[in-house]
Amino acid sequence: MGVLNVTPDSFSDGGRYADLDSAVGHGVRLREAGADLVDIGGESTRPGAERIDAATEVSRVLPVIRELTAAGVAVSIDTSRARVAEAALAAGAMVVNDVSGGLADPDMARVVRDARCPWVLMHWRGHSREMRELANYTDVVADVRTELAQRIDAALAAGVAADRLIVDPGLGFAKTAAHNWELTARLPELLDLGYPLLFGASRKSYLGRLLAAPDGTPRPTAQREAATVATSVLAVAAGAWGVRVHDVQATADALAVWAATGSPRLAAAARDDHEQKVQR
Ligand code: PMM
Repeated sequence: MGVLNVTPDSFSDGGRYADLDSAVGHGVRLREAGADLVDIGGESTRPGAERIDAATEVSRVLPVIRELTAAGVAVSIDTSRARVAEAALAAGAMVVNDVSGGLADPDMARVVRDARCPWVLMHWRGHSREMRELANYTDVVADVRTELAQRIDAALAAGVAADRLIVDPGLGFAKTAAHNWELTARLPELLDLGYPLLFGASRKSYLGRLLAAPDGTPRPTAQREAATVATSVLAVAAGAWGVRVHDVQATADALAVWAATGSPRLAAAARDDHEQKVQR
């Protein structure tokens, strides 16, 4: 999944694709680099960001979705608002990527159910303004797993089909760096939920802090690519269904190397073995 933020203020690519031509051009390039989906977002979710209104969000994303789908690019809409999702689906988007996992807008489940489209349920505890204070867990992996299971149950109860659901640990959303690393290390416990898992570490600030200069200055966002690629390989090798990244080429190349070793076959065999053990 390639990231295309048509926002003036996202942490990595904010402002770069704010006009239609550059946004569409970048979406096509992401596709050419190997993205199966281009994820279009009109509202920044970086910590501390102020909210925009739904009409502004729709006006940012809709023209880009129309042009990209007309060019044959498969698109997901990154929104937690039902109204925006509905408009995006009508304009050709195929997937709803909801960073709130259905919590921010009670109408989202109806929109997704009626559209019968895939729905990414990301782990979330609150909007950007407040999420720093919400990063309190007893055991982050167990807690995220429990809260994702609750979102799955709510989606199923609202009539969304199980085979439409994808889960996401929501790295950086009400999570400290230590939480993100713990979730990465223990991904199989989230995969045990039995749903495809999307993993979004790309260029996030905890990678910048890991790679900080000796004086503590975080590595700038544009220089976090090798670290991002490492997270992509680790996540996919652990069994993730997809990775959400800004530089699709770099991750696609790394995954091609991983695939060439025969590791996908070994990983599938390990998963089968695990499933058999669980069944026994
Ligand atoms: N991260 C961001 C935005 N949307 N969606 C999913 N499913 N998972 C994520 O981790 C995620 C997301 C924030 O990153 P950005 O500002 O670069 O888009």
